[in-house]
Amino acid sequence: MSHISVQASPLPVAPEADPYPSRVANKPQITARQDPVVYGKAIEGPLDEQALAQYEENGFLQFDALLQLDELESVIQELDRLRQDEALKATPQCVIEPESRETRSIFAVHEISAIMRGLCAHPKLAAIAQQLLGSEVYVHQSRINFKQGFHGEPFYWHSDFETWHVEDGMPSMRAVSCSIALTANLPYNGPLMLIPGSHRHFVSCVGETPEDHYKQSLRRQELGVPDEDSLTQLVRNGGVVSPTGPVGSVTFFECNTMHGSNSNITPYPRSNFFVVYNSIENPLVDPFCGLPPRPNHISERQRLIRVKDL
Ligand code: 6CS
Ligand code: FE
Repeated sequence: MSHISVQASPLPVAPEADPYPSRVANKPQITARQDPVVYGKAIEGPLDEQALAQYEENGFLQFDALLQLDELESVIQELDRLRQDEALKATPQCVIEPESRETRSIFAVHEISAIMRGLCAHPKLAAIAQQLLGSEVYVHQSRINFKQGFHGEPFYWHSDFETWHVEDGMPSMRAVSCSIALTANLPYNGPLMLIPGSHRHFVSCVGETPEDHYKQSLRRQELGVPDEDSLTQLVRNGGVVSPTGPVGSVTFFECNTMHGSNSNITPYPRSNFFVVYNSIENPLVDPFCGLPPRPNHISERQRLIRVKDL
């Protein structure tokens, strides 16, 4: 007697077991953050009390020239090599812009490039991440967002943590993104926009996560994004800041800081390398949406290599 196996649709994690429920209710909600922002102390790294207080308050720190142009020359050559690698373009690590055949992002760059791996382990970056997260760290995700001239499409407002919690199973807000400018980030070529203070609130989203959502969301995220009323409230409270700077400027932003960026209709690419440091004490668990985990090149769950061992 043949039987039809009914694939029961996976259930999201029970509400009482999920501190940050999202995409389970039919209306959005803003709740308070339940995790510390700064886990380390001023004596434990390069950031002084004032810098730590600024990060606690705003949810990001901007460094205009943390890295020097001469130490990034090989990285910029690598950026051009990777962008022009047609074979790489055909791999799942490469995300193509929704409207053109241009490369939008390349993920897990630290796994295919020794030069980019070395940048993830840069002592200045690692020391700041370890201090902010109060522990050793590993790379949860690395990517180049090319935001090419004329063809760089927007990244709509979102909290990275909302996606990493729901779709990757990141338990707590104990991760930080580090965005390194590899071309000039100008006021008009689609620089990062951040909402100061937004990291202290969790904005739940409406709409069930579809299977393989990343195949759409990494091109144009339309689900797992905050509603306009919640965004209006966050902006009313904190405004919008758009850090710009030359090659080598670096922005550290907390995993739950609301951010986005506009399209780039100028001739000047806004190509940044993003490395996401997660605390070694915050390893991924099963995704809270109940679906299978996203591929390892988007969120590391197999080999948690401390950055000092990269
Ligand atoms: O889903 C993610 O992991 C990616 N999506 C966005 C819009 N930002 C973080 C990350 O690159
Ligand atoms: Fe993001």
